[in-house]
Amino acid sequence: MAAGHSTTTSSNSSSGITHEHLFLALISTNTPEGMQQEHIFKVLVFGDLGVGKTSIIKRYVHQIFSQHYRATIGVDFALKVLQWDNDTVIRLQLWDIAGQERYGNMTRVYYREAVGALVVFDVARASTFEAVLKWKDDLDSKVTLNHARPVPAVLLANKSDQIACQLPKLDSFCRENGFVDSFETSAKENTDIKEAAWCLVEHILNNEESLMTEREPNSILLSGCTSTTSRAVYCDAR
Ligand SMILES: Nc1nc2c(ncn2[C@@H]2O[C@H](COP(=O)(O)OP(=O)(O)O)[C@@H](O)[C@H]2O)c(=O)[nH]1
Ligand SMILES: [Mg+2]
Repeated sequence: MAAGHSTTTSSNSSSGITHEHLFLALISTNTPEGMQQEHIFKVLVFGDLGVGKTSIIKRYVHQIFSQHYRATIGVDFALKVLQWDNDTVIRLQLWDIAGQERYGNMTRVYYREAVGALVVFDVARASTFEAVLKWKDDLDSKVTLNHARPVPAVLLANKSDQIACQLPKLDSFCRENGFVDSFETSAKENTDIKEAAWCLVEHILNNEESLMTEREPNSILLSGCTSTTSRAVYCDAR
């Protein structure tokens, strides 16, 4: 498993991201070994209130768990840096929502340029599992990749530490509803969060590769793109 490090930035108003320039591109940097590629991927983490979205992000990015995360209003994002392989660094920009889950649909700004999603439910609360399809539909209706391909989404059955019995397998549910895979996670016990993120990144990279083969060489794309030059591309989130 690759090494990682992380930072967090926050935007604590529901329209806070409006005035920020989001750095959503790939940078190729010269290293002593040669060209190293950096991908920046915007990943959405969503699901009903209280399912553990913030806990999962804090665990993954900062290796901490707390019973009490203050519910902030707006959007928080945290950055997880993965050394994917010798030539590739992945910067995962994890977008957490806080407060808006209550109201259901998120604004389009939240979804813009997203290339992957972690959809979370709480294994001890059936209603949060039922809501998963609503979140997935919302995702698919607001953002798609090239050729209308859906953004890859991984399903997280969180708080798996809270149930003693075996959970029903989610494989057929995933296949039928367009999730690329599912994982039984626990932010409390640090179970399978890295694995779930890794799986999602693999799917994102596969999409990037197939996108590149469809494009002209030397071209620059926004959002987790590939560039053969050393230029950075900025995207205004407005
Ligand atoms: N037992 C257990 N509790 C969890 C887990 N993940 C989150 N929680 C708790 O569930 C509550 C809500 O978590 P939070 O991350 O704020 O949920 P969010 O609203 O989806 O961001 C908090 O009290 C957390 O400590 C987990 O994996 N296991
Ligand atoms: Mg939260």
